[in-house]
Amino acid sequence: MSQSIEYPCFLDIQAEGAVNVSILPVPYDGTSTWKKGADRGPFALLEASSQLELYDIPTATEPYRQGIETLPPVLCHESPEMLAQHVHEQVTAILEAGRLPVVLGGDHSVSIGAIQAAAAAVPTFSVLQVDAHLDSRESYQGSAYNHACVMARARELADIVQVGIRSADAAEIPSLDPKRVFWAHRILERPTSEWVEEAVSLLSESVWVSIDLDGLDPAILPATGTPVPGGLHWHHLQALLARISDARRVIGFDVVELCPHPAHWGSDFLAAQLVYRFLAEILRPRESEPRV
Ligand SMILES: [Mn+2]
Repeated sequence: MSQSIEYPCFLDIQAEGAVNVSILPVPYDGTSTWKKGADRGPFALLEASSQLELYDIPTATEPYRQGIETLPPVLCHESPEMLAQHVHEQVTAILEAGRLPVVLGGDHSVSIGAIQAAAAAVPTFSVLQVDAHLDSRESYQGSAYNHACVMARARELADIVQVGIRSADAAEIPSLDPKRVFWAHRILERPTSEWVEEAVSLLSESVWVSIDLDGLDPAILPATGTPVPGGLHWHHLQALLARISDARRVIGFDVVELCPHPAHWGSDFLAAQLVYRFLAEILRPRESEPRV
């Protein structure tokens, strides 16, 4: 993505007045291993967001009124280590401004710098990962900051909970905590409220949420670089995000691995809708009317 391309704003809205949310596009695809194109993810998501309707039905709110700004993209074509440093700096600035950071990838390696920034700002926190993959390799293809290593880096800084997992390497299994992994095939056979409650109960008061879109089933989100069948449904994810927002303090989140394809523009829209819905859950006044 060249520097001359002007990025759209989330919702096509320029923030005026108070800003509570900063969207940070990170069009980086330095480490993905199969289908390339996640660097085009942020642009596609932002472009699709202009088609969202602004009233959020489940919370009966209009989250855009809280002030959402879209920052210039982090443009880095260097190593994932350098990328992490750039993202770290940007997310730190957002947190210091008292705003909620929303990082748009890019491949999953973009989350590492964001989680490091969260760790520097909040002494004790958890990382909730939604993903098809464990992403827990200590190193991959010569880098400890590869997308396949995100959760190995995260667990050095925070407790982690992994949801939707259905793809792994044998080398990852000994290091995982089985109580903190919610395998997709188990989720699908359990009542949603039950596993959601269990997952949320394992989280600290403050939580960074890292959403790899391939955690969702490829039937509803085909445009991702490494799709794996048997994933979460839209309402599984909504139930989880709503409960986390009610029971914990979300300090920021990332949405990664949208790999746009011309035949699957619905994936771009889903990703935009996901960002807006999660913001609605985080920002809704807690004393407001019960949800619809
Ligand atoms: Mn993944």
